[in-house]
Amino acid sequence: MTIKNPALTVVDMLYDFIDGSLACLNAGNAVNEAVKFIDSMTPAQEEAGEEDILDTFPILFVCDHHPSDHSSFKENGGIWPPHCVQGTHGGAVHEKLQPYMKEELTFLKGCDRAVEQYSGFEARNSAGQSLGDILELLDTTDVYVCGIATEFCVRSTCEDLKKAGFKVHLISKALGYVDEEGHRKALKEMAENGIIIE
Ligand code: VGL
Ligand code: ZN
Repeated sequence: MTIKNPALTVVDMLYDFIDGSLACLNAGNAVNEAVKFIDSMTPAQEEAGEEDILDTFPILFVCDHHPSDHSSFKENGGIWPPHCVQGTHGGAVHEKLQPYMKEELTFLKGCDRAVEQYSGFEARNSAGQSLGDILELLDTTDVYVCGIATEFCVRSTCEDLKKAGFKVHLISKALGYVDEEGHRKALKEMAENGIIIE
């Protein structure tokens, strides 16, 4: 089947996961690889300006966006150090990717204190739309995914995209992870589940 209207989903490429409280392995390198991938998908667009790039190749950003008292934080009974608190530098998308962001293609998750949300599929944009809503509107068949962390939010997002019927391509060089072995195991299991590892 031919690929129709491909899109990229960037999961949690946020400072706390790159060099902050939950800094992940390979995260800085993953950001550079994500930019390289975007450039490779838009070769003829380089001089056309960023708005035009997004018209031909939509880039959807998923962002962990926690209140300061979120239940996933250790001090509140969770397993993680405080991270990606709303309004902080740690919760901001890496500056190399910021030029590609658009409000309607930015999806926030983990906003409710009581609920942990690893999947980007549960995130919403400012109009209340989900990734699935937008990808359907775009009439997308194939979704590329990069981001942090492989074992948690990336995996959960890929699996939900797959369940929703999209063909999912995971850009393996553009991933950050908590643990090298966990990363490899997650890639293997995702491949077994029909996710295409690029
Ligand atoms: C994530 C831990 C806590 C992730 C988010 O993006 O993988 N991990 N919150
Ligand atoms: Zn989180």
